[in-house]
Amino acid sequence: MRALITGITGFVGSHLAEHLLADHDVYGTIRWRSRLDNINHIKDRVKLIETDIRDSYSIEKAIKSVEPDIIFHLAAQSFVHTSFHAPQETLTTNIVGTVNLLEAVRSSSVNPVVQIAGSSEEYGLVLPNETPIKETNPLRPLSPYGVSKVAEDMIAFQYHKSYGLKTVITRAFNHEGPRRGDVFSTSNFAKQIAEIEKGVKQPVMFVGNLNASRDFTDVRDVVRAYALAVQKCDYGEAYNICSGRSWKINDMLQLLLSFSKKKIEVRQDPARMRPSDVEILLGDYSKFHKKTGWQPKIPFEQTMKDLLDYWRNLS
Ligand code: A2R
Repeated sequence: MRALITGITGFVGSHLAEHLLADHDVYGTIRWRSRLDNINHIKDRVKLIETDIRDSYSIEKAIKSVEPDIIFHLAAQSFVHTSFHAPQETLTTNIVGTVNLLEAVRSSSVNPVVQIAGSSEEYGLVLPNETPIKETNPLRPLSPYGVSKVAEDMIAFQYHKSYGLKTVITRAFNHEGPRRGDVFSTSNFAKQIAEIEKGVKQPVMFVGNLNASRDFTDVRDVVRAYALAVQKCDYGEAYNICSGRSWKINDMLQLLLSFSKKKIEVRQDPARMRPSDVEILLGDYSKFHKKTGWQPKIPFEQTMKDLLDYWRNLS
C-alpha cells in the first residue's frame, strides 16, 4: 500500500509516518523551507515531495507522481490562536488547499481513500446539555480555524456525493504527546517547566485561560485511529476521535507541575487569551468505535510525562 501524507513534517504527520512505515510505502509532502526536525529519524525511510497545497499545479503533480492508495490530508494552518491574526491565510491554506487536493485526485487516474483531518473546533459553541458531543451536534465554530475545518468537512462530504471520491472525515479532539508545537498549552507548559528546570528561565509559568475543559487523547492513539479510519469507515461520513474524558486546563497544568521538583509560580498572561474560546470540549467516539473497535490505550498521565521528557531531552 502506498500512503501519501500531506504535512508529514508536522506533529501528527511525523507520528503517522512512524506508524504506517510498518506496512506501507510512505510518501510525504514538504515545503521548500519546512523544518525536518520531526522526521529526521525516519527521513531515509520516507519519500519526500516538495508541494505547497495552495498551489494546484504542485499538488496535482504530487498525486500524479505518487499514485497513492491512501491519502492522509493533514497539511493545514493548524493553530487556532494564529487563525485570529491570519484569517485569510488560514482559510486559504485549509479550504482552498483541500479543494486543490481533491481536484487533483479527481483529475488523476487513481481513486485513493482520502482522510480529511477535521477537528473538534468545528463544534465551537457547545451548550451544557450537548456533551458528550456526537457527530450530529450543530457546528458553531468560534474561530477562523474552526470555520476552515467545517468547510474542509463539507467539501469532503460534497466531493464524495458529487464525484464518488472516497473521503473519510475525522474530527479529532485535542491530541498531545512528544513533538507537539509549543504554541499549544500542553506543550507550552511542559516546555516552560523544562526551561525552568534547566535554569534558563525564571520559575514563573505564564498561562492563558485555565478554566476551559478539553478532551485529550495521545497522538499515538490518534494516528492509529486515522489508519483504521481509511480501512473501515464509510465514505463521506465524519467520525469523532477522542477519549470521552475531559480535563480542566488547570488540572492538566497541576498534573505537569506534579512531575517537577521545582517550585513554580503560575501567572496569567492576557496575551494568551483568545477573543472567543470554546469552554468545554468533551466528545463521544462511539460511532467510530462501532466501525473500527478503536479505543484510546495510552493514559493521559503517560502522555504528559512523555511530553515533558521530550522537552527535557531537547538540547
Ligand atoms: O510548516 P511546514 O512546512 O513544516 O508544513 C506544515 C504543513 N503545511 C503545509 N503543507 C503544504 N502547503 C501548505 N501551504 C502548508 N501549510 C502548512 O502542514 C506541517 O507539515 C503541517 C502542519 O503541521 P502542524 O502544524 O504540526 O499540525 P498537526 O498538529 O500535525 O495537525 C495535523 C492536522 C491539521 O490539519 C490540523 O488542523 C488537524 O490535524 O488537527
